[in-house]
Amino acid sequence: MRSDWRFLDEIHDFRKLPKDNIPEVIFWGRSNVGKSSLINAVTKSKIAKTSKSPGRTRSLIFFQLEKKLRLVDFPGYGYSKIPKINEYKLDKLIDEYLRKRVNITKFFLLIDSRHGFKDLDNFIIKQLEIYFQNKIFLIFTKTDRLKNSKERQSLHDLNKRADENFNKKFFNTSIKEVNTIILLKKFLMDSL
Ligand SMILES: Nc1nc2c(ncn2[C@@H]2O[C@H](COP(=O)(O)OP(=O)(O)OP(=O)(O)O)[C@@H](O)[C@H]2O)c(=O)[nH]1
Ligand SMILES: [Mg+2]
Repeated sequence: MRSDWRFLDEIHDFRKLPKDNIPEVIFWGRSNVGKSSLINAVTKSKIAKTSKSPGRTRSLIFFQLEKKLRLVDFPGYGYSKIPKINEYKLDKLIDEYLRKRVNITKFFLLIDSRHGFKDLDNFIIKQLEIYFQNKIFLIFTKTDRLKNSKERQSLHDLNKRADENFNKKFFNTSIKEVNTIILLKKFLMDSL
C-alpha cells in the first residue's frame, strides 16, 4: 500500500504554523529515544531524519497525511552538549506551541524501555498534565533490545507504573517488530 505521508514543513517560528484545523499528534521524549524512527515506522516511510548520535532534531518538524492528520517530530530533551544559546529560541517555540496550539489532539511521550523514567521525564509528564491530561500516551521504545528475562521484567514494571502511577494508556514498540507498530498505528488512525 502506498503511503500518502509527506514532509510538510520545518518550523522555527510559531507564526509560521499552518492555519487550519488539521489535528496534530506530537512525538516527544529524550534525545535518541527513537521519535524520528517511530514516525518513519508508523508512516512506513523515511520522511523523518534519524541519527545514531543524540540531538538530531532541533526544530518542530511536521509531516502530513492528506488533509487528515499531522505528526510533529519534536526536538529531544536531556542532551547536554547542545550550546545553550541555540536552545533558548527553541525552548520558547516549544513553550508557545504547547500553550497556544489548539490543533494538538494527542501527545506521545517516548521512554527508552531499557532506561525507564528519568527525572526529566517525570518533570515533563507533570508539566504536560496541566495542559493535556487525557491526551498523553506513553510509548516504551526499542523493546527488541531487551535481551533477558530480567530486562523484560523491568519493562513489565514500567508498564505497571504507566498504568497505576501515571494512569496512562501505553504502548511497547520496536521499529523491528511490525506488530508493535501496527497497534500504535491503529490507535492513531482509529481516532480520526
Ligand atoms: N534497536 C532499535 N533501535 C532503534 C529503535 N528506534 C530507534 N532506534 C535507533 O535509535 C537511534 C536514535 O533514533 P532517532 O529516531 O534518531 O531518535 P530521536 O528520538 O529522533 O533522536 P533526536 O532527534 O536526537 O532527539 C537510531 O540509531 C535508531 O536506529 C528500535 O525500536 N529498536
Ligand atoms: Mg529525531
